[in-house]
Amino acid sequence: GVRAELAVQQTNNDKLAHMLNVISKLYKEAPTLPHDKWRSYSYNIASGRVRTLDFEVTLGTLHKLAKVRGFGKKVLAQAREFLETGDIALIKEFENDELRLSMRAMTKIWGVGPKFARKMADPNTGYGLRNISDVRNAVENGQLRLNDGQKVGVEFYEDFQEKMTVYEVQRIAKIVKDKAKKFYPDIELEIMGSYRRGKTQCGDVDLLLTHKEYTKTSPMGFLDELVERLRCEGHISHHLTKVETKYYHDIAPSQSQDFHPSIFPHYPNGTMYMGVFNSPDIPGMHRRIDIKFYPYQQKIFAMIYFTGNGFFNRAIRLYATRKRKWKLSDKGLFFNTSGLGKSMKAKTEKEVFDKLGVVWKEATERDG
Ligand code: DCP
Ligand code: MG
Ligand code: MN
Repeated sequence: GVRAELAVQQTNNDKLAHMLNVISKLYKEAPTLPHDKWRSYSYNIASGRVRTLDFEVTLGTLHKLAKVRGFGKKVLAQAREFLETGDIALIKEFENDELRLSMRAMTKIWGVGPKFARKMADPNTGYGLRNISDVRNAVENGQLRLNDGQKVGVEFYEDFQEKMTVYEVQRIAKIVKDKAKKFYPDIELEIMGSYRRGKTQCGDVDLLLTHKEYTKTSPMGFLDELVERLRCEGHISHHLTKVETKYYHDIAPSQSQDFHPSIFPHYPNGTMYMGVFNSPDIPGMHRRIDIKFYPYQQKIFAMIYFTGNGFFNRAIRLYATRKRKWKLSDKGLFFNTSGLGKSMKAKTEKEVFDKLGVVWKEATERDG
């Protein structure tokens, strides 16, 4: 019946979207040719488009797919290959490509982008490193120089590949929240990212801080002070973003329990932090943490962005631009494509979805 056909449709399109996304990621993680980053982008767009098609992709509907923006000869040929064989050979080729395999190992290091990964992995023009132990040896021998963030990425390479349970995410969030409340008793903290999308395992901890009294600004230096205190108390092991604290320590000595908000000047933007948290559950284990403070007026838009996932963000932003000629960002919904001027005011995410005219999706339904 119709229901069964819909199920088939979902499966077929989902599989193709997934494979195109795999190809996109392979190009992104291991671009060996200058054009590869554009290929990655194209496959990404095509993957997103397949997810939003209102028809099932079959050999019989390929002509319809050919008319969809983003489906050039190459991607179309791959869609055909998938429909005829159930697979795309390019994926296998990638998986047997030594250089690309090495590059993928390099891009898994926090702070290493595709360009540096190429340099690390390429035996002809770079260092010919194949895996993390090659990297560690090269660093030890003084052959390879890394920046501070990359050094942390190498040190905790294994830890950062491990996901954590939602209980651990909650424990970490609570530690941060309790500390933040010492500065601002009315601060609001929400857990974003894969946690909010209802995943049972999370790659990192994504925290959004807001405060009702900071409607258009954020307290500059507050995030620095917060994370530096967490570091002094042994919760945070490393900062990955630059943290400036000296000035505020002088005003609010760490012994003092009654911090006053006015010590932080208002700053007309959001602030963000990336760091490493000592696992409260597993001794010796390190977790990635991202914390952002947004002005209250931007809260709902920041939530949409920070909840993700990346695919969903791309899709809904593209929709805002293409269908409405508006701009959706983490800071607002603007009624022109430049993102300038006044944003829509929103108290709930649903108001934003309604304004855009897109079907409401709970956070747990935003995986693609
Ligand atoms: N995000 C985005 N584009 C990026 C990075 C992030 O749109 N380049 C948004 C969408 C993500 C959210 O921020 O869902 C959080 O980013 P994470 O990298 O923490 O990803 P997730 O939390 O979704 O997954 P994980 O469990 O791997 O952390
Ligand atoms: Mg995350
Ligand atoms: Mn994150």
